[in-house]
Amino acid sequence: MPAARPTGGVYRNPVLPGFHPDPSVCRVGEDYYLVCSSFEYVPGVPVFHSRDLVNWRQIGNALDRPDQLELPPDTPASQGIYAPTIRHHDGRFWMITTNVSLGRHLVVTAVDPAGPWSDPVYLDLPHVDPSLAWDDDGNCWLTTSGVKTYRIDPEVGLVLEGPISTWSGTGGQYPESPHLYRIDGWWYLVVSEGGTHTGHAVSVARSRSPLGPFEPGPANPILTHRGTGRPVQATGHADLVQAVDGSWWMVLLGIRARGQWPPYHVLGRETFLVPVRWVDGWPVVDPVEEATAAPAGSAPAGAAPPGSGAYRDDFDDVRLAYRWISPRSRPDAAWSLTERPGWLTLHATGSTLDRAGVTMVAARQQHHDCRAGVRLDPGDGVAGLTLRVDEAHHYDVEVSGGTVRVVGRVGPFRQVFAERPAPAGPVVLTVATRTRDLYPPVVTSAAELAAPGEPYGVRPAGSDMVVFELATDDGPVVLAELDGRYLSTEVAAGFTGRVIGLYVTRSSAAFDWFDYRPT
Ligand code: 6LW
Repeated sequence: MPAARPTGGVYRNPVLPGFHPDPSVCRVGEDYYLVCSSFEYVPGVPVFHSRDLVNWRQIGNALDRPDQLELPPDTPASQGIYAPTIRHHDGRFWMITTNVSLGRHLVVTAVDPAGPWSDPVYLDLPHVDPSLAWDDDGNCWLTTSGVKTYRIDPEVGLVLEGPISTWSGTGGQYPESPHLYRIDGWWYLVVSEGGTHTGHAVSVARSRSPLGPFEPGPANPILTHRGTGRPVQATGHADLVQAVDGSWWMVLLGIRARGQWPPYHVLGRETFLVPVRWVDGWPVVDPVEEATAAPAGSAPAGAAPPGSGAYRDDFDDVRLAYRWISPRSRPDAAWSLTERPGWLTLHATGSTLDRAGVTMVAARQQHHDCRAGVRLDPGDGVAGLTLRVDEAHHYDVEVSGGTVRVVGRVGPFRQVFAERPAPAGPVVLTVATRTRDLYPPVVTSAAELAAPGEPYGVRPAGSDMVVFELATDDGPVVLAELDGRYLSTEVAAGFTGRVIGLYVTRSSAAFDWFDYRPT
């Protein structure tokens, strides 16, 4: 019988590593469900299930049909789908989010959170971070960043009352991610403020009515890591859930930056879990640690086994695993798992990774030190493996016309870092990241690797090194080692994080397997 919550001992945070921002959580019986933002990627809004709040398994994507998720072909990176909220009410799951590219909030429902989810009902209201709460009379209360409150009919997308300004935090910038909870006769409003970076904070207020007046908590902000040296920073965008045993928990986002100075975060904003205590009617949380102690109990139910997070996809299924996402669209004609059974075949829709419209299937980089390999048959195409934040920030290893090359694009700059003959037939390409040994000679080409040139001098350490390798009959050959800091949020900007993509930019290519492991 799985534990209903972490029952003591220490569990590992983040509970969802890598680009999993803006978590929202709800419980039904002994089952917990969690959703995150997805921005310009499809399918949108990953849905996870857990029995203990620590170990999460993806069970689907709430917006997995093009008619639920309209993303204009020129959707800029980090637009699209912002922070979702998931709730269970009246026998159904409700997910509300904002399609920033359309300027609309949308509500979808499902009896089974694994799907299918309904067609969207739209609400044309300003702001982001919509959340839903119901009162005992059946009224549905929508809150948005701002903070604004509306009474709505979520079945048809009708505004019945509002906007009403209630409480917008303690005065920090960007009052956002409001969630309303009815607990012990009070309405609690949990709000984030300070912006979703190192100033991030969570504050709370309560009232007898969802419309206020709200009394601010006596110890706001109840959570912030601003100005501290804690390894987890930017803690905020929080949602509360009560476990089966009555204990309370908070899911929230945070970042783990690496390097000096300033540090860079390369995995995007990740999902963390912390216990909540109630003191005199107010929620209290301790700072967020990578190893978090769960309150009283026995076994560390949530302790993840070593090496966890490793997986291999042999592309033997006829359905793509839920983890695979694509920027902006994934037309049926661009990919197939049946054309060449046991392989993922991709057909080029765009000719460059530097522009929207490329055929790519990608998975999140979830660990600072990791290794991802792929076996690829390029045929007569141009295809490869990319580590990307967006169209202007990516490092790629690709094969075309008997040549393998490593290319980097950062902002307006594009450079070929290595080029060598590719073995005939399918090739095995690898990208690895490491946070150790950050002072290598700056390698700009394979020739330089063989005979290193003058070092450029010692630079302050960045976040990580990105290493590309090609498998040969004589073992793996390092093609290039590139400074990872240029694929960070601090450089690229935006709300997402790194993903590792399989792509084709000319003709067609097929991928036999993809292997990912933390190192
Ligand atoms: C989201 C806002 C935020 O709408 O970042 O962390 C924005 N908070 O609440 C995008 O994820």
